Amino acid sequence: MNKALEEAAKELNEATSVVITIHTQPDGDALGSLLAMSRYLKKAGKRICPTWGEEIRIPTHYRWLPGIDEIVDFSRCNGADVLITLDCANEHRLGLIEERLAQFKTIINIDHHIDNSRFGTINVLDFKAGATCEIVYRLLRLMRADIDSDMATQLYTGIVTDTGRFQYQNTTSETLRIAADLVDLGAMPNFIFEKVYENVSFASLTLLARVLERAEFVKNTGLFYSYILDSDLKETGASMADSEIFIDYLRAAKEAEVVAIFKETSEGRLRASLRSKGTIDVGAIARTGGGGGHRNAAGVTLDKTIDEAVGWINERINTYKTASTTS
Ligand SMILES: [Mn+2]
Repeated sequence: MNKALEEAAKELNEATSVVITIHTQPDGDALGSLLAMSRYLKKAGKRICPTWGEEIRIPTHYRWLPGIDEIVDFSRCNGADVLITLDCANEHRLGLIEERLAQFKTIINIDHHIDNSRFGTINVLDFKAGATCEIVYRLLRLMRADIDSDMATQLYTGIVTDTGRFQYQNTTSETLRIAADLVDLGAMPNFIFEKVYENVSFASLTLLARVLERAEFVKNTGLFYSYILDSDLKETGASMADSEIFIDYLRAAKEAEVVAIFKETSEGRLRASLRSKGTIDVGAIARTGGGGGHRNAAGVTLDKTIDEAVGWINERINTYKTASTTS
């Protein structure tokens, strides 16, 4: 990866204009890496366009991030020397920008998803990184960036959210070392924690109550799941973005091996968020349905009813369990 990191640094040094983008439905890691990269390039005198490939709607618990107001709609980005994609496993995760890839001569693909399709002209991939923000941190260090407290805050936010507050299996000693550096550079852990995790609306707690009440446990597969209907949003006044952290509450169940939340989209499809607490690779399960993700955290969109989707996942957990006991 170090060679790719150096190539990326060289391209960025030479570039005068850069479009910076992330996956659609962005999470803390995507937003943190987008904002830190953008801030650095802007300070370095580049013309930048921070964006992503769908209507820009910032999840409530990230609206406080420094620089968040500078994100613009992709239609407002003019041509650029370089496109940087962050935390994006494949072209499809780019939304509208997927069809426009050909207009960029250089595409720097910076990511930590194990199934990354290497769609960049330069692929800066580290599957051991707990967050894309860790890789961005290393790139900024290599470029001798002056990492200010805003950039430290943006990067720390990405790391703390993608590692489940430094508790998931992707948390390494390197993750903690980078986080410690970021604290030295001005990131404030308690401030960020309160903004991200203790900043929920009453409406979203009402929605959480429904999710917990509906939760079901499937004993023979260890699947613990719940769901959110489109009508729940209207009835509680919460938004789907508010529900991003609900899965952490289900994870707390000691019996659970795999945790799932099914979210009905406005188009009537089901978006499943999956988490694994043990050996089951939910990234592999998601990929069999056209989704993607990591071993312990993944997502897939299914054209199924909730019952069908539960059956679909149970079947795959069983296949996975059988395969690992016979091999
Ligand atoms: Mn990530």
